[in-house]
Amino acid sequence: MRDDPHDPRLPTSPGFWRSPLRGPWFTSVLGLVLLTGITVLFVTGLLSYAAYNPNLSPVNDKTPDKGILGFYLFAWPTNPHWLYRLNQGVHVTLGITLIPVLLAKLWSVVPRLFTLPPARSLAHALERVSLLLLVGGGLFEFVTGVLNVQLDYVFPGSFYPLHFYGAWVFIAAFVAHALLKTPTALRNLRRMREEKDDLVSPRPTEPTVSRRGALWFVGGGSLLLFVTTVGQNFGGPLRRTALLAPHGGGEPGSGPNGFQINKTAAYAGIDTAETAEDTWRLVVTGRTGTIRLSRAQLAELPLYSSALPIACVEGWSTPDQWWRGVRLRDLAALVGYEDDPPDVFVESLQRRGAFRKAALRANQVADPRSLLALYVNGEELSPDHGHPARIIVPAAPGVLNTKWVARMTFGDL
Ligand SMILES: Nc1nc2c(c(=O)[nH]1)N[C@H]1C(S)=C(S)[C@@H](COP(=O)(O)O)O[C@H]1N2
Ligand SMILES: [Mo]
Repeated sequence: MRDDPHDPRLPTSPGFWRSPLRGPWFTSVLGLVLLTGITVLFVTGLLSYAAYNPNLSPVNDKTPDKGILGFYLFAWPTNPHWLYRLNQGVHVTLGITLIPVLLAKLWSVVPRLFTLPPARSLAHALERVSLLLLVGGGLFEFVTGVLNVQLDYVFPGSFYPLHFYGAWVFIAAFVAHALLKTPTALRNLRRMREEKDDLVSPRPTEPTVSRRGALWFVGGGSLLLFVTTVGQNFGGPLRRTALLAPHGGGEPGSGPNGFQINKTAAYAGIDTAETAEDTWRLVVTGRTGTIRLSRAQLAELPLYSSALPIACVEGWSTPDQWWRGVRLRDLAALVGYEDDPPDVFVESLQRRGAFRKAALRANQVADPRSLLALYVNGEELSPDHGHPARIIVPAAPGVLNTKWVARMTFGDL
């Protein structure tokens, strides 16, 4: 008796699962929400990956073995200047909002995960393996994403390969699943009466909530996550409503430098002796050789202002800040690239850490709003925002806006 898969005390028996909520309608509603939502997550995820310019230089590339998975990569544009801010805000906020829907969807089909025999035929075996990749891959993507946003580099650097390769495994199973199930799901929504279906419990208990009530509960959970996350896309008092997306290294404080900080100068190991006026020099190399500029010399070059946000891969962003500094293309011109600004490789004073250096593409260098900033919002950059000088580029992910810049190498990377 104990080994009988039909013993209702065992999860392999349909009789073990007694919630009267389970059925094709409930599963189909959640499935269609996920179909739309996850498609948006996948597209914004791929775009975010492209925004890092991984093909430009090995220093930008966290996944050098991607092979054909990088087939779609393109030169990330600099317009509109809020492009990455919007893309990543949608990716992270939507991902967090969908968590209750994902959990409810898994709950609704859980009896199927226990079905015996595990495979009746080769086709059935393949279907089950694809379901395993679907469920495992989906949970993996949500968990790695949330950990990166919440705990910040629990897996330093390796978040990118994990989340990237995980996304491709997951999406392959997801596409197969969506092609197979979407027609049925749409039919299930139009049907008034539940058909006989393996999701419907053969011996249901009394309902404690209606199906619609349960959907409201899931939706309410999503709404709660949304309103406690979405504030990270804004500045001011709204920022403080982002209880679930608190990330940011230091307390930004108030005043002109009072916007979100990722890594503080102390965290990055920046020594005030190295950034002092007498010691710090910007080393710029290009076609005509190498020049060294003090901060006072930089400040005597033509200075320009641009209003640009910081937008981090973690989903938080700042409103536009007023940056003032030297145009990147003017720096290129100082070392022999008068009319044809090339790519540039930027290194900071920081000695350790994944984001201490980055490469920028020629289109980013050429944009007149791209600066080596010395000031923000009318004041000197604070140590935490990159004093003595930092990069700021329109539409780029935060990670390309290198702080505490020490060296810039224009030309072949
Ligand atoms: N040298 C250096 N520059 C850096 C980083 C870093 O860790 N080291 N972090 C980057 C990341 S991931 C972001 S989001 C922005 C954040 O800039 P902020 O702290 O001024 O808001 O700085 C970028 N510049
Ligand atoms: Mo970032």
